[in-house]
Amino acid sequence: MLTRIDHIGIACFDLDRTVEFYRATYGFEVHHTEVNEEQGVREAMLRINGTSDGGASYLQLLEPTREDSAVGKWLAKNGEGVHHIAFGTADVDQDASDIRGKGVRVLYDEPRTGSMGSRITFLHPKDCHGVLTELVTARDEH
Ligand code: MC0
Repeated sequence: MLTRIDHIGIACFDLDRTVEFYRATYGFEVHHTEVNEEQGVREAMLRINGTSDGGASYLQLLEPTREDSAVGKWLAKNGEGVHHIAFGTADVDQDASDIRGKGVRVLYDEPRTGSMGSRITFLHPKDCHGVLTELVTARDEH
């Protein structure tokens, strides 16, 4: 069951400058940073609020580490902006299976490693009315 907006992924050209915009404009501080080589991103998670299911909601700022990554390709075509939304679930395997059964393309056969030790998968944007959609089970949920 999807129980929260886990994060909104925002593609940017310069992570440090974008982090500074969110800090100076809204007062959001960086909760976590990491490089995910498999996904080809350097990212900063800005924690917005905690939620009653034990998860939390974040803004995820994403700078590509290579041009041929998903975010690199998207930035070259569209420029900066919202890249994807992510719904949180205690059981990404079950939700991905249920959603696949409804005819939506799930991009990975098995969930992969996401931010902060989470398990993630993606739904194809063409099957989701133009929105790249991620499903996330946070590390403490699995
Ligand atoms: C591509 N399209 C999108 C889109 N990316 N539409 C909405 N939102 C996006 N973000 C559209 C394109 O405009 C194009 O439409 C069509 O999908 C095919 O795109 P493409 O440019 O030819 O690229 P593909 O097909 O090679 O790849 C698209 C696909 C890929 C969604 C399969 O980006 C992917 O596998 N994404 C999942 C992984 C990902 O995004 N990782 C980065 C975040 P037209 O109409 O022109 O044909 S990593 C992350 O978020 C982790 C670290 C975490 O949360 O923990």
